[in-house]
Amino acid sequence: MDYQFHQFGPPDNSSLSGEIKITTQPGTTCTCQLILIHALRCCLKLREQDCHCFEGMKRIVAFVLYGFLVLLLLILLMNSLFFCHSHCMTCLNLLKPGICKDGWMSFRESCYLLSTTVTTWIKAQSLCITQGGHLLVLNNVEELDYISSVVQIYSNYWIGLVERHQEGHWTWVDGTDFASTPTFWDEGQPDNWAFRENGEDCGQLHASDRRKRKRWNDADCSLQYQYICESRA
Ligand SMILES: [Ca+2]
Ligand SMILES: [Ca+2]
Repeated sequence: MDYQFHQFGPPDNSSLSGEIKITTQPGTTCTCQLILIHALRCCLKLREQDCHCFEGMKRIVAFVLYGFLVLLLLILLMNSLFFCHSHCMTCLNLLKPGICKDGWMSFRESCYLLSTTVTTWIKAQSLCITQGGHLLVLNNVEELDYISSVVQIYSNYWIGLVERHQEGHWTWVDGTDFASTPTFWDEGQPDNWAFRENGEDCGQLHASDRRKRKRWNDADCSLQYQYICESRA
């Protein structure tokens, strides 16, 4: 029994699409021949499947690489967003409460400036306004204690307390209701000391080296003292 193998298509063995033609001597066809033909065809079919598998693998690798690239881009995008978010938050923090201008001190939602020079009450208030604030308004004991801890103990400071129209009718310069805030007058104050020609219509923190918590005094508005400005943070 002779076998002749004729491969059509590309001559090299790398071809996966060739067909095998098997011829035998006439009358010699047998079961073995059929089995061999079937086996050879199966062999070629397997190589074709391998080729499809290779193509499939290529697609999978390309898909994985593409996914990796997308993931990398997403990471870069997230990093950029995080950086922008942090940068913007830093910018916004400059506008948030608690951030004060150079030379000003921060406490809760206010900023404070202690003057190093002296002037009259009305000029002090004017200077505070030009810097975006007003003379200190003491809203509560915590604020007073904070201010008491930062002032010079031997200095008097103008604060935003004034009798504008009526004796005994004290007001805060920012419109805060005086009756709604606690008072911390020093002993015997306000006395509107009659010795002063203009009376005593402006409030100040009384100097004291004995008291940790400063007290108030009414004084002649034309006298020159240091002052404390307050502004919203
Ligand atoms: Ca205040
Ligand atoms: Ca007084």
